[in-house]
Amino acid sequence: MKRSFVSVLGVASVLVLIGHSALAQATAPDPTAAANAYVNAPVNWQLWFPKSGSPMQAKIDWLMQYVLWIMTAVVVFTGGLMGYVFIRFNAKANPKPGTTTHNTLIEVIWIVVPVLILAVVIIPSLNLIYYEADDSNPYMTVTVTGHQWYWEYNYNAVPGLDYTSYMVPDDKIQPGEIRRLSVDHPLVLPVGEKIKFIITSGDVLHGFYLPSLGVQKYAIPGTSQTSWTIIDKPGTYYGQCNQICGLNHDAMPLEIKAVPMADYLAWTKAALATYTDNTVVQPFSSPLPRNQLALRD
Ligand SMILES: [Cu+2]
Repeated sequence: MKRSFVSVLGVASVLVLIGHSALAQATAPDPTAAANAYVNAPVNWQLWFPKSGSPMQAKIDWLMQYVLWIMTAVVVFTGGLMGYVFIRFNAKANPKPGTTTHNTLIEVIWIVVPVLILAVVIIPSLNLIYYEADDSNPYMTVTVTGHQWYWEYNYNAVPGLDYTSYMVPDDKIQPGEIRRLSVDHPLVLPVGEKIKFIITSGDVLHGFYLPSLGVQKYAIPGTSQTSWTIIDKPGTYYGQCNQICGLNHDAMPLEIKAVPMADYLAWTKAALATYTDNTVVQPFSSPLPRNQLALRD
């Protein structure tokens, strides 16, 4: 009787332990989980810009459409005029050409109207250029370094937080990840804050290109350029190196997990606990041997 009670107690406590550890595992919070709610990724047969995820990209998108409509009007008008001339004044329809060579009014119009068109294009363009150039007073700064063929992120205000980001190889893609775009360690950023990027390269030219966030800068060895963004809402955003940088140029995508500030702060704590020794993380021990890369695909 006593013995069976003890054994029941033993089994029960083992069960409780198992249950407890399973629970601990199941509830281990992923600080970047909020970014999974919205995925801003390219879609098949996409023709337009990606959906804007930042005020900068919204302005770029607006300017592009604004100029596009002005251009369309110019092309339709000049094309129409040329069509009219081809039909009305060809040698068959108009065998005896006119002798008029100057008309002051028309000449004034065809100088003044293009000047006005250029003025309405250049004013918002310059506005946007100055807006893009203003990287002052950021909430935080990340130094982004392009390497052959991965990205390195250094959180300037978080000592020791400096890690690499490799594309997930095709044979390691998990459900929910995107082939050729998902990475092992995404860049994690808070939403709604101004984030400044200092962009440089460790070897050759790379391109730091985040189309949905309106960021595009060359990563140049020996010097740096800056850019910035404010991410509108939590989500996962993608980009690509867009400067031909060698054999594996296609295998250095950018993945950003944008999360609310509290989650971002929790993530920095968790990340620091993982990377405290300031070593650069290389989980897939890439780059693969060159001969394997050449034979891939
Ligand atoms: Cu590159």
